[in-house]
Order: sequence, then structure tokens, then C-alpha cells
Amino acid sequence: MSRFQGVDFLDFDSLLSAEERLIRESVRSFVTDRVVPIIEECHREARFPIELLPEIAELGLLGATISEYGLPGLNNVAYGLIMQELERGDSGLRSFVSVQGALCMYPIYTFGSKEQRDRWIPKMASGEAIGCFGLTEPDFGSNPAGMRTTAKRVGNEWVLNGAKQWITNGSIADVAIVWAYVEDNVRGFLVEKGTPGYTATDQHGKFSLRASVTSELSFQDCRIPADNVLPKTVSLKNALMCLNEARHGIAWGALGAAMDCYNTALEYSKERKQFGGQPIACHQLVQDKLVWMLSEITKGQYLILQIGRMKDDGRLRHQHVSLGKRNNVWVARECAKLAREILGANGIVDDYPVIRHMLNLESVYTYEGTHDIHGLVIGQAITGIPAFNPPAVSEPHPASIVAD
Ligand code: TGC
Ligand code: FAD
Repeated sequence: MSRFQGVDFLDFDSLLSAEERLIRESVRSFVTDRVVPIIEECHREARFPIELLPEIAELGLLGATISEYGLPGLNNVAYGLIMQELERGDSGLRSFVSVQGALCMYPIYTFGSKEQRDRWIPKMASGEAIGCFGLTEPDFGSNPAGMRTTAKRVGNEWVLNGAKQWITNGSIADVAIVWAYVEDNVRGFLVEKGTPGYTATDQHGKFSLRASVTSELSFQDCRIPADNVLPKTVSLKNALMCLNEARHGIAWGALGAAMDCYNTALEYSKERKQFGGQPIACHQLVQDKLVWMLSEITKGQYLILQIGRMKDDGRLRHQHVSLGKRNNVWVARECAKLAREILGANGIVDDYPVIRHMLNLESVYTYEGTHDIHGLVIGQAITGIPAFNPPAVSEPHPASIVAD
């Protein structure tokens, strides 16, 4: 395979600043040189490449949009391009950086006290401390408002009870951002590794996002200091604001996976010969698949660039982010499927990255709001009607019941 050069059919680069291009190139080189050579093995071994963390931190990829604490304060387009390049390597790598930056450093920076910020932001930026974000519960995924985890104030402490599931970085995290009800309002808490009553256990058997740690968190009369609440969290909306940050990165990231699939399929189709010694790229049906991929990647680039620029201008609404996440992850998932078809039997082995991306994208399609939940968010924005919670199911009409 030749060195990855990106996908740019419509002079997308002309819309980027020199700094944005430079940042993308440096992450692209890191992924090509340091991630690509080891990622298939990590995927086989189901392990996150933690040895890359010092370099990731050194490149300034953790909390890159924050401008205090010596962090680079990048704009959202530069941040997105970083996510794109990381996910070209693997969705698990992008997930790690998303969770650390968008789901942990962002809430500590935005809703935390000065002490919390001073304590955690520098350590998390340097990779010395890892974070995780506990919102989803076994019975509450798409509907986090139903969560059962609670926090009760007892003297100088909060006492947490409940469980979280599917938590990226859970068992390797030094600090968990845990969302819990305090009476009728959801608030965010910092729970440190080793706190009595808090455990994190890895979930196994994943066929997707294997190069990423996924854990269950349990809180049983887990006592944390009163100061460990994020003081500016007052409702579930604060957790949803964090999701917005991460979803924006995912919408860029998914295009990276799509580009790798497209690129792999394009190269393969020019090499692979069938029927009379012609490369399969000479067949119209193969070209049609490649063209579909290229068209959708190109449209996705322009969509997410506009979203990134609007985010920088302060004009972005969360429904816009839903449009980007929903579209670009769907595009990536479809590209992975088409690329796998083009590779034939080679599409199911990890000599090529396609099957790994394809499996990873099943998680990406589901987490941070499923494709359909984002459809409903956009549906509500355009109709004014929330369709998340329709009226209770009634008994089927007798005429619809067919006799045996
Ligand atoms: P709802 O009544 O619609 O909204 C309550 C208030 O919040 C506002 N809001 C948002 N604000 C910022 N960003 C968002 N994304 C927002 N979504 C809603 C909303 O405007 C309202 O504000 P206000 O001022 O009027 O009070 O709340 P709801 O409880 O009915 O929820 C709606 C719904 C279904 C869209 C929401 O629950 C949802 O997004 N569900 C999906 C759950 C989800 O995405 N979970 C992700 C868990 S974390 C994860 O997956 C990490 S993966 C690892 C990785 O990133 O790599
Ligand atoms: P459900 O909510 O049970 O949905 C199942 C199906 O029903 C979906 O197709 C959904 O679209 C559909 N559905 C649900 N409600 C409706 C509706 N009203 N209308 C139409 N269709 C509906 N969570 C965290 O908090 N932190 C993390 O770090 C994290 N990391 C993750 C890592 C991985 C690898 C995975 C797979 C998940 C992770 N999650 C994390 C959890 C993720 O956010 C949830 O899986 C996601 O929100 C969906 O919830 P669910 O799996 O319970 O599916």
C-alpha cells in the first residue's frame, strides 16, 4: 500500500488554513508511522495501544481546543481534522482521544471548580491521568434521563449508588465523570480510581472496537468528598452538552475510517485482476461503488467543515451536530461495506484494514446517540414534535391476529 495521502476530489484543502493543514499532516504521519504498523495486532489481542499515549500527549491531541494550561486552543476544524486522522488509524484510538478531551476534560473545564481544573486538566493533557465518562446504564442507553444512579449528600460526602455500562476507558481511568440524580436533577461527579465502593470491570466478547477498553462501573455506597461534584452541573443538559462536543469529533472521525476504506478499495481494484487479466477497476459495477464512496466522502467533508466553522462562530445548535454525526457515520459504515465487497475474500481478513473499520463502525453507529436517535432529534427540530416517547402500545386489533 502506498502512503496515505488523504481524499480530496473537490479541493477541500483550499478551504483550510495553512495551520489546519499542518496539524492534519503531523497527525497523519503519526498514524501512518506509529499506529498502522501495530493496530491489527492490537485488534487481534483486544488491547488499547496504551504505549502510544505519551506521543499522543506530546502532539497536543488531548484537550486540544482548550487554550489555558499551556494547551494549544485549536479551532474546531483543526480539532476535527485530528479526529479524522486518528480514526483513519482506528476508531478505538479516536474514541480514547474523544473521551479524554470532549467527555472528560471539557466537563471539568466547563463545569468544574478552579481546584478541579487545576488538579486534572494538566494531568489529563499530559496523559498522566486518564478519564472516563459514565452516563449509559444497563437499562438506559438512548434515554439517559431514566438513569437510576443516585448521589445523596451525607455530611461532608456524597454517597453514590448505581451502575454504568459500556464505558470507554473505564478500567484504565484514574477518574470517572459519573452522572447521577441528586433528587430530581442530574449532576456530574468526579470519582477517583480506588475509592471504596467503586469498581470498574472490563466487558469482553466484543467484535467491534477491540482496540479500546470498555467497562462496567459499579457504585455501592461509594463515598466521595463533597467537593467532588462538578459545581456548575445542574441538569442532564450538562451531560448532553458534553456529548455534543464528542459527536462533533465523531462526525469528522468517521470520514477518516471511510477514507481508509475507499483508498484501500481503490488501490486493490487497480491491482486485482480477474477475467482476461484486466484489473477489476475496469468494470463499471466496481467503479460505481468507488464513485459512490468518493461522492459521499466529499459531501461529508463539506458538511462537517460547515459544522466546524459554525461551531467556531458560536452559531452551532446541537441538532446540526446530530445531522453531521448521523450522516457521516452512516456514510462511513456504507463505505466499509462497499470496500469489503470490492476486496472479495480479502475483505474479511485483517491483512487489510477494511473489516476492522467495518466492525468498529457498528459501535460508532450506536454510541453517542444511535443513528435513529439522531434522526428523531432532527425530526423534532423540523416538525416541532418529539417522537422519542410515543403513547403506550395498545392491544393488537383482533382482526390483525391470524388464527393458527
Ligand atoms: P431534552 O428534553 O430533549 O433536552 C433537555 C435539555 O437539553 C438540551 N439538549 C442539548 N443540549 C446540548 N447538546 C445536546 N446534544 C442536547 N440535547 C438536548 C435541550 O435543548 C433541553 O434544553 P432546555 O434548555 O430546553 O432545558 O432531553 P431528553 O432527556 O428528552 O433527551 C433527548 C435525547 C434522546 C436526544 C438525549 O437523551 C440523547 O441524546 N440520547 C442519546 C444518548 C447518548 O448519546 N448517549 C451517549 C453516551 S456517551 C458515549 O456513547 C461515549 S462513546 C465513546 C466515544 O465518544 O468515543
Ligand atoms: P438502546 O437505547 O437500547 O437502543 C436499541 C435500539 O433501539 C437502537 O437501534 C435504537 O436506535 C432504538 N431506539 C431506542 N429508543 C428509540 C426510540 N425512541 N425510537 C426509535 N428507536 C429507538 N456510554 C457512555 O456513557 N460512556 C461511554 O464511554 C460509552 N462508550 C461506549 C463504547 C462502546 C464500544 C459502545 C458500543 C457503547 C458505548 N457507550 C458509552 C454506550 C452508548 O452510548 C449506548 O450504547 C447508546 O447510547 C445506545 O444505547 P443502547 O445500547 O442501550 O441501545
